[in-house]
Order: sequence, then structure tokens, then C-alpha cells
Amino acid sequence: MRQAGRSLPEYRKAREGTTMMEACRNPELVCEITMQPVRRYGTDAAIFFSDIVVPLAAVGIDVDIVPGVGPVVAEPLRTEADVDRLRNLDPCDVGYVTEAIGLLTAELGDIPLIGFAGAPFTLASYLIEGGPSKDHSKTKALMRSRPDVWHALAGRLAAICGEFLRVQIEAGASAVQLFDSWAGALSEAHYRRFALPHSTAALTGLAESVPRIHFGVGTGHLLEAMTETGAEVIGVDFRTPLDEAAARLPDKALQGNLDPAAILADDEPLLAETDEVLRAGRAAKGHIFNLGHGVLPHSDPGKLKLVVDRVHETTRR
Ligand code: 1CP
Repeated sequence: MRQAGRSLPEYRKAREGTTMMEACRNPELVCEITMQPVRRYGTDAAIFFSDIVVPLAAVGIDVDIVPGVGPVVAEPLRTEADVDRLRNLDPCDVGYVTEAIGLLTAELGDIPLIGFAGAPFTLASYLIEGGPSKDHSKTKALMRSRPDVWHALAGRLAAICGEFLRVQIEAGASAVQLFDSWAGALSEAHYRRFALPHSTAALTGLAESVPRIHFGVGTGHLLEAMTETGAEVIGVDFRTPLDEAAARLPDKALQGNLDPAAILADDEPLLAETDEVLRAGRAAKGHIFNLGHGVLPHSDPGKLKLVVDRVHETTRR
């Protein structure tokens, strides 16, 4: 999940004097930051340090990650002409990603590296709104009023996102995750019409190379539809119990879903909730333990270690 590193003192130290976008383009720094949680917690996999807007910047979009805000786009894309200017990603645009993954696979040895990209709907929301949005109102207005422009934009983003995933797989990522963080803002009918075809396109062509994980926030009503992207693993946020998700998706492995806010609680309720996630996850075809969304900034690293150790004690017995 995003910002796993933000709660770590060694992360803040490594990032001193470097913007987020600069950090993402520095292979040695990317390698160091990716390794930090693996070293500290002994996790079973690493998540590549980057951001979903990195491929957008790589194709020339003026996007910055503003501390305390998130991605901010200088000139939002809203018209047909704006969409026409969006070019495809060439692997050479992200040579630093290939280089960083090369360093990482050497250092990680047998520990798998998870690459990722943002799904077309979530990326389009940043591009159309110009930054983080609670209601995605401009995005939803464009979908309804100019479906032709919407599908042209989402289609181009699907190509960028698919290429970004391909680059990571070719460089040595063992699995990829497609984050449609804001898809939960859509009804199932609109998700199927406006988002699903483009997420499916982004994941198609990667099949049979590595497992594909698909995750969204507040997507309890979309879980069945999300399986239609073809992803082998469905990420479930903390709002839907894993045994309920497993009953609905018997053929899928699940990833998730401890509430990130549980990390801020006392040990006893935290461990009880961890145990409950592990118990509910046994109903699934497979379960990758994770938080149900990103690590909150004030999380105590000691509590995260407690959770990782509990998961290992329980599952390695
Ligand atoms: O934990 C990690 O460092 C893993 C790497 C990672 C990942 C997987 C980062 C680094 N970002 C992401 C994905 C990401 N980025 C998503 C999808 C997953 C999710 O929903 O959590 C999204 C929506 C973003 C966009 C983004 N980037 C936000 C959210 C803003 C909003 O709209 O609410 C923010 C705050 C960022 C900045 C960012 N990305 C990553 C880090 C470590 C940070 C914090 C900035 C910093 O430390 O300076």
C-alpha cells in the first residue's frame, strides 16, 4: 500500500532534500526505500517505491506530488484536444524504473517484488480534477456529457498503464497490482460502462506472465465486476469481511484487509483484529495478508512489526 514508508524514520531521512518525483527517478534511492520496510518488518514481499502518477509525468504531463496534498496536475485535461496531446509511454521514458528493479531483484533474492500502476479511472480522475477529489464531480460530468472524450482518455491511459506494468514485469517484478483506488465512487452500472473495459485492457496481454492483483477502495459493491478484468487476485478494503468476499468470489485469491486505523489502537484489540482477518481469510482460495488501505502517517512502526510477527507466527505454524 502507498506510504508504508512514510511512518519510518529511515524513510524520512532518506527523503531529506529530495522531492517525491525526484526520489521516484533515482534508482539507488528507490532501491533503498523499497528495501526499508522489508528489512525492518521481514515482510514476504516488497512493493516497488514509485507512484501511480510517475508514468504520467514520464509522458510529459506537468504533475507534482505536493506534500500533505498528493498529486497535483498543472493543466487538467478536459477536452478532446487535451486528450489528443496525451502520448503513449515508451519504455525509454522510464529507464530509471528498469534500472531500479534490476538493483532490487539482485538485493531481494527470493523475496518477490510487486510492481504496480494506477487504473485508468483513478488516473483520469487526477488528470481531469487537477488533484485529489472527494466527489470526482468533473470526472463524472465528463463521462456523462462527453462519453466519446472519456473513452478516448481512458483508452490512452489504459495503454500507458499496460506499458508501465509490462516494463516492470520485464525488469523482474514477480507480480503486479492495479490500483483503482477511487472506483468505489462509481455505481456498478457506471463502473461496468466507464472503468471496467479500460482496466481490462490495461491487464490484458500481461496474462500468464505474472499474477495480477486488482484493488479498489470502497468497492464492496464492485467485487464481482472487478474479477472480470481477469485479475487472479482481488484486493479487498477493510469494509468487506474476507469470508464474505470469499463466498462471493470463490475462484479468486484475496488480498487485504486489516483496517489501517487498527494500527493506532492498543496491542490487544490490534492483535484480535489481525487474528480475525487471518481467520476470515482462510475461507478464500488464497489469502495475501495486507492492510485494507495505505498506512496512516502517524502509525508506530513497532505496531506494524507486531502485526507482521503475528501473521508469521500464525501462518508458518
Ligand atoms: O508505500 C509505498 O511507498 C509504496 C509505493 C506507493 C504506492 C503503491 C506510493 C508512494 N504511492 C502508491 C500508490 C498510490 N499513489 C495510489 C494507489 C494506492 C492507494 O490508494 O493508496 C494513489 C491513489 C496514489 C496517489 C497519491 N500519491 C496520494 C493520494 C492522494 C489522494 O488523492 O488522496 C498521495 C498522498 C501520494 C504521495 C505518495 N506516494 C507514495 C508516497 C510514499 C507518498 C507520500 C509522499 C511523500 O512521502 O513525500
